[in-house]
Amino acid sequence: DNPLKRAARRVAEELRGGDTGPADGIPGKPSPESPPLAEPTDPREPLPPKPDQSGPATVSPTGQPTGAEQARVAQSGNYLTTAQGVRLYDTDHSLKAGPRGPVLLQDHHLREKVMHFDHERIPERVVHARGAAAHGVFRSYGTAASVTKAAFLAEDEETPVFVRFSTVLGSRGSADAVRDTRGFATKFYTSEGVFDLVGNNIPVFFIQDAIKFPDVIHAGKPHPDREIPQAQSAHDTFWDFVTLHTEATHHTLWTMSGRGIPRSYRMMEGFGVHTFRLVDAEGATTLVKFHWKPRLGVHSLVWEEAQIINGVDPDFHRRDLADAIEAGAYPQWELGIQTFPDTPEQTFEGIDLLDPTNIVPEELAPVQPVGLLTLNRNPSNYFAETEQVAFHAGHLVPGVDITDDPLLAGRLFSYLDTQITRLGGPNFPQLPINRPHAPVNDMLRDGMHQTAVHRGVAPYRPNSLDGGCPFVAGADAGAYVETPVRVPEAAKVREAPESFADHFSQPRRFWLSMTRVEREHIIGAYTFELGKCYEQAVRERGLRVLANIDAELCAAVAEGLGLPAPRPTEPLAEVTPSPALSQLGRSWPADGRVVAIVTGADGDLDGVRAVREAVLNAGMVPLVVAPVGGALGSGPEALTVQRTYATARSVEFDAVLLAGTPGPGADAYTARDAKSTPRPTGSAAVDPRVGLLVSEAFRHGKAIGVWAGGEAALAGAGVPADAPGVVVAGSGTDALSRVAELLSVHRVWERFTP
Ligand code: HDE
Repeated sequence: DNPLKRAARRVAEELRGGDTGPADGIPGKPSPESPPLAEPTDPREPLPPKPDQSGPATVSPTGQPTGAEQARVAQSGNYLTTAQGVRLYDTDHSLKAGPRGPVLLQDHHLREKVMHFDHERIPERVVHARGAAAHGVFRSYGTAASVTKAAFLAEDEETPVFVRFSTVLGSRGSADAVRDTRGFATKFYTSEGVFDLVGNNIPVFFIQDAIKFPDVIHAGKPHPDREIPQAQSAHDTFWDFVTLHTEATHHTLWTMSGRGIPRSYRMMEGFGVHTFRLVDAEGATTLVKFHWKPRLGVHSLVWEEAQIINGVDPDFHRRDLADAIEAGAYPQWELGIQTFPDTPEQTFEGIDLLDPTNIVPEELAPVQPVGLLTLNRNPSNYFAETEQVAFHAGHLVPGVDITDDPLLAGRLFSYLDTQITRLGGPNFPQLPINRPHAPVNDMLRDGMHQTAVHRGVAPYRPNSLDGGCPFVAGADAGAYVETPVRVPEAAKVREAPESFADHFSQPRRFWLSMTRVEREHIIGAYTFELGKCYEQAVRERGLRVLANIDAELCAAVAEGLGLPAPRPTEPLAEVTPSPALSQLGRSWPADGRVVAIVTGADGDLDGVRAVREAVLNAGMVPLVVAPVGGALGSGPEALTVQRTYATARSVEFDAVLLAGTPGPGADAYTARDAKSTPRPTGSAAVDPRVGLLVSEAFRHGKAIGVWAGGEAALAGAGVPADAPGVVVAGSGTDALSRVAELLSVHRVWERFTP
């Protein structure tokens, strides 16, 4: 009966039954068919890539083998083993001298298990630490083929991709809905090697030269003494820097707008920011800016909503992306390019294309669609994929080249360099998520975490011992050949061009392009952020910067801060607004929008059932909210309750439908609830949690529909039944059809401009 003996017997039996041993297909395992090492020869044509050097296809959503091969390395067989493959009979007790005796140092399983655990964490990214990602596919329309030879932009070419969205300032465990720039980084596994488009959701940057990056990030990160505040710019060091360093004005204005608090990653634009150079097969070049345009439109949270979300659901954006993909509501973006002639000046309509604080208005250079990105698969392991993915602005493919934007130049160094610390050495391209889907034969050898078992003896060129392999290709065989751009004859200087000195005309254009309600939100954001600064000098300097953008903006923020509005220090630029910069004025599909259907225990159950169906049929997500969990009704017709009055909060929903009066009846608001959520005075007709939900939804400009006596809940929440965007209907489905129309423009904007 000795358990040890039992275990030993079991293991012996298993072994007799034969074990598969380490899986076939593990990189480096010699296969019986591998040919013996070739004798030196005079090669007539390049040898095929060696088996261990061809790019393993591990992450393709288009039908190639997935990461299964990789998983087998650590997860084959049914028995728990040590890292050395030795089977274990117990992993819950340390080896002790008797059940109450000391733990023995000879317990190699304990030591291995704890040693590995002790090293599970790697350094988080120095910026963009918090992210969420998804696999997908990019289908090219072929419209860019006239300006680039890049294979992934040829007609109908399908390329697997991995996209990681991120915030910039916060740590890996920080909240999603903070006011910040968002990263939008795309890895294209093209047939010609990996191309990374490492962009943001804001088309300009805080600085014009990479040498300032440590400064802007030190200013934006938490104060070094107390390490607060986390993941936000509303503090003295950030505003100290951006008000002294006025080239940051344009980017700061964008983050103070709705762009700084996106509703969803699925509803963000993406931008390559820098000007890139596309090259066609004849060597002709075109300057371009890359844009990602979301099919669902560009939409934002409102500030109070964002603040509540960060407490109620810090994973709001991450959850939204994963849920949408899991539900089959695949997010989509069109990739577009603005094209400019590649002239020696590298300007367009007077705008310096090398200055990354500039945009080119779409009215002057329309964004031409070149392909469609669809995200259709969630990662299966956050660490292996989302955390270990390594983007690099210098991962380019033939047909895509860089310009002399000094910000881009620094990035070309930084992204490789940072991976050495973060991913522990130079072999991070071998991590499954980073492997190209094109053959790799690189002559890079050894180093920390080397997992390839390279063959041959001559990782150098020229060689004769490995048959001269690998060979260099010409441009006709797909080699990456740098465009022979002429470098101006000049003296070495630490200077910026004169054109980089205009810091205010582009921000002024952005401000003048905003609608009334967008301007109010910008004023609110500056008033909040500068109001959070302790230093009077910083607030006053903030106002002086605003005075150089617009007098009304400056006066409104000054009023909120209780300070006098200064006069501009330079004449305000004459600029033409760019309506394309506004997020309002069009309508978009409401796919994937979340609709709460709130009911009391005795609400209109048939109506709830019908409206739930209708929400689903419209491609949206219905969530039934009832006093307590479980089901409403009984039998096959029963409706599952997805949120209770205790777990629901308005910020989770894009619109609210009220079926009947979710009142304070005994079923809803019990004496126990009252202890945790005391009833505010004066709203006796409605459960206070429903009252809060309705009044918040109203304040945040969300559509509200009621039927079957739901008006009482409106009254209880202090919401007038005739207010804009409040629909009182005869049935749930009628209420929904009006609410769906309101959702297509995102919010009931009239509520913000009384
Ligand atoms: Fe980055 N940036 N960056 N950045 N960046 C990083 O690379 C850097 C800049 C962007 O999801 C780091 O792997 C410098 C502009 C994204 O993994 C680091 C400069 C734009 C991501 C780095 C910039 C970006 C990063 C940190 C100034 C938009 C997240 C970890 C010259 C066009 C990628 C890492 C992901 C990440 C350096 C400016 C976008 C340190 C030096 C401009 C989306 O290498």
